[in-house]
Amino acid sequence: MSLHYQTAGESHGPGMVATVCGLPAGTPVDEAFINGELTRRQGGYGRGGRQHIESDRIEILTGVRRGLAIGSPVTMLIRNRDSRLDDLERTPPVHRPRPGHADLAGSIKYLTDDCRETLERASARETVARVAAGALARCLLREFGIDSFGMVRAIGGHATAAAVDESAISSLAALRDASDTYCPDPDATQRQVKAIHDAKLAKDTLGGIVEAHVFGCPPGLGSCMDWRDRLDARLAGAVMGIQAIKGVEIGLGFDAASRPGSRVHDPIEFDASRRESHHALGFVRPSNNAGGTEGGMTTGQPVVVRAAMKPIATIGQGLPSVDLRTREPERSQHERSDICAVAAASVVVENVCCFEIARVLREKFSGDSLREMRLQHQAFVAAARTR
Ligand code: EPS
Repeated sequence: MSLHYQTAGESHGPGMVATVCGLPAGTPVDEAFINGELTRRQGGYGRGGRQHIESDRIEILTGVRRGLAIGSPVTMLIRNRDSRLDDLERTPPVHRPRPGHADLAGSIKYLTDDCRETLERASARETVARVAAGALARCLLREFGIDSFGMVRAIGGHATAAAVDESAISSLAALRDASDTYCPDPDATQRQVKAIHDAKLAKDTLGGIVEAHVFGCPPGLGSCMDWRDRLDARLAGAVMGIQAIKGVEIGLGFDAASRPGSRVHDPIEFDASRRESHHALGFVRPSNNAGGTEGGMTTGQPVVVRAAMKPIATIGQGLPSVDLRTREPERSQHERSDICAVAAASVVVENVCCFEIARVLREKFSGDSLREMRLQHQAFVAAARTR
């Protein structure tokens, strides 16, 4: 059974839509949880005026009855309050492309000198639908004891060295939730907030690094048999597909390239006392430089994905550009935007990663209903323990 999703919608159109196909019948759909993730996506210090207008919530149009998935496509609609796409006065054409945005390439590709034709779809507003899809997938992951944690690692070069350990997740989550930048480190948060404030005064923008951790995956999700099915390839593709993401690392990532193998690869140990109870079937790794995948498959260790977000392309001071009608030099156009959306990106990356984990979970344990999927999962775990 394949789990996949499609999003639709423009930033200032009537709404954004996510359609998720392949969710097994009987999956509990926790609307409050999905809406909570949408609210988190709207937050973080440095967001623009749009987030004061919107109050993102899903309306489930299809696929759910009495709180449970019925096996058909689940369609979620998030209405845009700031809906004005056809109003020429309030949503004027954009003729001076912003370097770093989809404006120039999009206007050439679609043979128009109005960048709005493409920017409305290219906008990161679309991530509201991806978060909805990912949070829905998490409703399924929970049923298999799989949980996640997303956070900001750095903004504008101001980083935290906080270690993320599964046993400390609730205290880390409390610190993150108390942070204006979703960084579980009060000192780093303070530095990040100041950097965003300074960028705002300078009419500039800031990017950063976000991190997602997924805990409790059984070993063997993904595949080494075909490059398309490698979990790390899926994760990297999905995360690179998020607006403004320019780099993805799994585990040690680029750092692994400068170390000898003996300081990269995670030793394998076996703890017989955890053979029955542990999702990794008793196999223990004292380190997790691999970030939870080897050979494109989960190892049972936490899956760790880090992503670099470039600064927002809509810059108050403008950047050198040209007017597409005259080809004369002009500063790029400015419209309301964020100064920094790295906190929001941490929520997007976490949910997008979870969707990819749910996708490989579904490939390994198919079946039309959650009950059938559970039976397959139990049969696999029993076989893997005694093989
Ligand atoms: C966003 C809504 C948008 C932008 C941002 C993300 O709102 P508006 O353009 O109406 O102010 O703040 O979009 C971009 C970063 C972009 O490049 O377009 C949202 O809801 O996340």
